[in-house]
This record gives sequence, structure tokens and C-alpha cells, in this order.
Amino acid sequence: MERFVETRREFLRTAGLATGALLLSPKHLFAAETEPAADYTVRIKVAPIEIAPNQILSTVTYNGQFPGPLIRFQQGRQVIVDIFNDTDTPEQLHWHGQIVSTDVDGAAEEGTPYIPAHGRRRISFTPNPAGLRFYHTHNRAGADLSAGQYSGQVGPVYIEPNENPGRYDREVFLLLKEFEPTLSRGGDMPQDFVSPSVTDTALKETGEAAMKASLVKGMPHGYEVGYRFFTINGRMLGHGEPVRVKQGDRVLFHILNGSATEIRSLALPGHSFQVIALDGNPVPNPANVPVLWFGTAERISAIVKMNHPGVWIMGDLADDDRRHGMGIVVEYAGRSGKPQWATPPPFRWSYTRFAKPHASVPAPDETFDMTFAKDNAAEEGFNRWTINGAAYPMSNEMAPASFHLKQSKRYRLRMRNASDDIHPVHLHRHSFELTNLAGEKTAGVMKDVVMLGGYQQCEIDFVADNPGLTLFHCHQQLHMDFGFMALFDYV
Ligand SMILES: [Cu+2]
Repeated sequence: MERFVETRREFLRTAGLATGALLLSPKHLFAAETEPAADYTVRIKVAPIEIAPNQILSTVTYNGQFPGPLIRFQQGRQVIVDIFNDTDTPEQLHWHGQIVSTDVDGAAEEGTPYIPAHGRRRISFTPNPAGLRFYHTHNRAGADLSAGQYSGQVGPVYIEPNENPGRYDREVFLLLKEFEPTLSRGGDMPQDFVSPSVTDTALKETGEAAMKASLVKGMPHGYEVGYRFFTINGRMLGHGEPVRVKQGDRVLFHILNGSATEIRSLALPGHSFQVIALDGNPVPNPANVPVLWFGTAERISAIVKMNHPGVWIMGDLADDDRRHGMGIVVEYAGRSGKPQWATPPPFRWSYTRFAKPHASVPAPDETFDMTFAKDNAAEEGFNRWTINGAAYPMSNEMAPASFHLKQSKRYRLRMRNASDDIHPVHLHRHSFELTNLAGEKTAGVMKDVVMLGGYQQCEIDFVADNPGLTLFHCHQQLHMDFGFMALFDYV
């Protein structure tokens, strides 16, 4: 834990060492003399990471470690960040969940310049909004399961709010991530946790008919990704430092699903989570729940009152994934023994639990209808994904915008999922409000990723308050890489 929860001072010291090394190189001497020092330095490089004793993987990392260092910003205080790329591949570093410009955001589709191979990019921006964000690569991986977010290029960002009302004894950051991906045919994601569970009959008929037609033509099921190793903070269950607590502690967990493709769950036997923020944004109703669920790229900040002494496994509900590492030990002071796990009683996850009760939302100025569909195995064995019938070009490039925004207008996305897969859908450079989930109206929950269940509908509203090209995509790497993206522009 100590290694991961790096203080700003330690981080700056590391960054200072990196800059010092640069001064030895005459090529950089001029730049170093005329430029102000960067506040933060991120170095993209291949490094070995030890996820368990003698279980060492080689992957692309930030600063040679996994997870990437915790970066703490102060809300509204401008920063300079130097990003060095020591690899042979041009890279994109995306500041997920922040309201930044297209030049900084880190998406080639929006026109952000690449960090050149063996080069550097210096960026400057004002961190916003407060709360748990993260940074990750935005490269397309396609069929290359060592590229994109299959690699170790994921790290947490915490933007300190100008006013922190939180009452807690300590903060713990957890990052969930799998390693050693492989392709398989078919395989289902869990969906029985989704609430509301209502599906749309017309969407289901469309999706099932398309799948049936594909199989009748002799097509196999499209590829899915599975993993060999599962980690929290880069260590398999039982091989990292436990979270050490005392009875009566109020521990604020900031948890991030850094997976390229997976939905994750987390429970701590005998304890409940008081969810205070989703995707970093405080929720109107901080309710208690026994289990947390996270789509790819989703974040949850939750307080756990430590009132059940023992040595526990805080882990994924999926037995197989937990046994292959997806968990961390929570150890009370003075307690010892084998960490215990107990499966929690059945529970359905609903964002509406944290919403503002009986509230309504303003009518949008315009509504965009979007239907998501799957062409089974249509792209060299991979499923091809479409939004309103169109797949985004599979080239990591800018394409014509599909949706047009006017500044300061309020928009509604009415999203319809004509596939049986669950999609963690993400909008760049804006926050959105959940306004309708499977026919149930809701208000007050602000997010930047929302899970849309198989054959379900949902609506999200946002205000066009950050001009420039804006990428919209499913955050499941296999889906975004094979068509599930679209651009908004401001006109
Ligand atoms: Cu998806």
C-alpha cells in the first residue's frame, strides 16, 4: 500500500531525479534552461512488474511501476505535466473524467497530438472537477493484446476539492486490473446484478434475430477476452500489503476499475460500503450497499466503518477471478490467521439508489437517439460494433462528427442497446447526469461512464460547456476498437 499511496513530495522527488538525469544530455540542456520545471513527470516505459513472488510480467507502465503513481492535483490550480515516451510506439495519455481541452485530453480522434516514440510532450491544464479521476492510454489495441489498456498504462488521479467535507480517518486507493489476456470464442459477462432489470422486447428481437442469422450463415461467435492473472494495486490476492485497520476506523476507499474489458464487483464480508461519490462526483444520496459493481473505467468512493474485527478478503464475487488474484486482505490490528471470505447475499446494483429522490430534470434542448448493435464476428473474427448503423473507422484517426452541439445547450442521449452485452459507455471532456434507466426516471447522479445492460435503454443529459471535438465510446477495449465510437462537434 505504501508504495502505491505515494505522497506528492515523494512524487516530485522522483520527478526531480528524472529532470536531473536529463540535464546530463546536451540535447535537452537548452530546453531545461528556458522552460519552467514541470509539476509532474510521467514516463511511459516497458518495465517488469511483480504481481506475486516470482510472478513477473513485462508490460508498458507509467514511471516503471504498476499502477502508475497516484497523481494528486488541487482543483483549479494549473499544472504543467511532462510526458516522456520511452517506447517505440507513439502514445496517447488520456485524462479520464476531466474537463480539459482537446489538445490535452489524450485522444487522437479529437486531434490530441501523439507523444512521439522516444519523445516528449509538455501539456498544461487546470484540473477539474474534484474527486477520483484517472489517466490511461487511449491507443487502439485491435487484435494486439499487449497494446492499449491491456498494458499497465493505468494510474489514479485524485483532484483535491477546494472544500473537503469528508469525515474519515484515512484514504485507501485501490486499482483493479487483469493481466495476460487471451482470446476465446464467446463467453458472457455477468448481468444479473443490473437493476432495473427490465429489457426492451423490440431490442431483444432485433439483437437475437441478427445473431441467429449470423450463426445460420456458419459464422462462429465473435472473440472475447479472458485473463490469467487478477490484481488489486498490482498484486494478486495474498501477495500485497494488507489494508491495516483498527476497530472504529472510518476508511475512505477510492476504487477504480482499470480493466481493459471487464466488469468487476467487490465485497468485504461483514461490512457495508457507504457510497459517497460515483466517478469522483459526490452523490445526492450516500446510501449503504453490501456490494460494489464497476463497469470498465468506473470509480466509486465509499466509506467503510470498520466494526467487524478479523482478517478478511475484500474481493470479487466471481470465485474464479478472486481465486486467481482479484482481492486484497483487510486486517484488523491485533488479529491474525487465514483471511476469510463469505459470499454476500444476492444484491442488485442500481445507480438510482444514490439519486436525488423525487427530483426532476430540465427538459433538454435536443435529444439524440442512438442504437448500439453488434455484427457478430464480422471483423476478422471480432465483433463489429455500430452506432446507428455506422462503425467508427478502425484506424485511431479523426472522422467526421456524427452529432452536432451548440455551446451551452442541454442535450439528452437516448441510448438503446440492441445487443446482449453490457456496455460501459463514456463521454469525454464532459460530465453527464443519469436521467432514465430502463424506463425509470432519475436525477442528480453525475458520471462520465454508465453501464447500459443488454437489450436495455437509458438516457443521460449533459450541457455542452467545453467546445471542441468530443469522443463518445464504449470503454470496453474490444468494443471501442471495433467500431463502438462516435464524435460530437460544436457548431
Ligand atoms: Cu461495449
